[in-house]
Amino acid sequence: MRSSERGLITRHPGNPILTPDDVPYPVETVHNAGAVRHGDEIVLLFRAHRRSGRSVLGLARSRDGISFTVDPAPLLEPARESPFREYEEFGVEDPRITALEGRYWITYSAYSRHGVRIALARTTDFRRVERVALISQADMRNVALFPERIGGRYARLDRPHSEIAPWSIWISFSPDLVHWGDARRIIAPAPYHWDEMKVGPGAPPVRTDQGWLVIYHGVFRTMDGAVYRLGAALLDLEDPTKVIGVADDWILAPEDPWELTGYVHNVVFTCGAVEEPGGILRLYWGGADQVICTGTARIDDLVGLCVARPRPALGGA
Ligand code: BMA
Repeated sequence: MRSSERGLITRHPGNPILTPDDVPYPVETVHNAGAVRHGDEIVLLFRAHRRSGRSVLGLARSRDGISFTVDPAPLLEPARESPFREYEEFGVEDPRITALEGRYWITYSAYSRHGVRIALARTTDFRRVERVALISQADMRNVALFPERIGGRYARLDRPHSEIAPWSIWISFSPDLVHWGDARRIIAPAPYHWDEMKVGPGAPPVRTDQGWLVIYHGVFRTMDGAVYRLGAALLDLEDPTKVIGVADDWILAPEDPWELTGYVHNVVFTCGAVEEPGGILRLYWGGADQVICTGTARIDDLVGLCVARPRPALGGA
């Protein structure tokens, strides 16, 4: 039975809600968006490929979380100033937004001849953005900040590359959002499973009564290339190095035509979600790396899946 048939995530009937045609500057794609509630708006900070193949980050605003208007120019393009310039030469990708202590913090992938690393930027109004620091070495992707300090420290999930271990979700901590350490691997791909090739954090963790809800992406390698799906996991509120459960099943898989084919086929990939009244999570995901889709799920159902049907968090290699 497919996830949509079980009704865990209800796709919006108007999907895809954002396509390259909605962007008032030339782009090939509009996908993988960080999402946050800002006043009475929902903003999406999305990745868009230029014709060159390099990505910029554009902004879209909405009152209802469904109909978005895209700003006239990208919010973040590869930096011109040092030290970011050298590390953003090949583009900026896959932003996550976390509201934390009165500011919006943006973590994004900075690509260059040196590899991929993570940069941190901040804003209060989504009009002016200030780059803060490069907060990882290469090769690191998918950094999602927790929306509050835990035990006095900032916390993040990330996904380093590895030639030895399967690519896994790690957690680390910081006194200042810039210097990170005390890193631990917490969720690994499960062998011969839908996420066996790699797993990485998606939207920033969502606080629930039962724990931190993490929506992650898991990748399966087939003869026809990789399939990107989404899964859910639950971490302990006080000590998120402890995994309460990783749901055995995926929660979203490519099914709609614009998820099955596009810039990269067979991809659903998330960088952002927002909570709605009544215990609902509105998720945004990129379809086939070309368009943006949305859907909702009951937070209790997602949490329930992590607890009721878990698989070993580090059961893999
Ligand atoms: C990952 C990233 C994502 C992308 C996904 C599927 O490695 O590049 O931005 O959505 O691949 O192509």
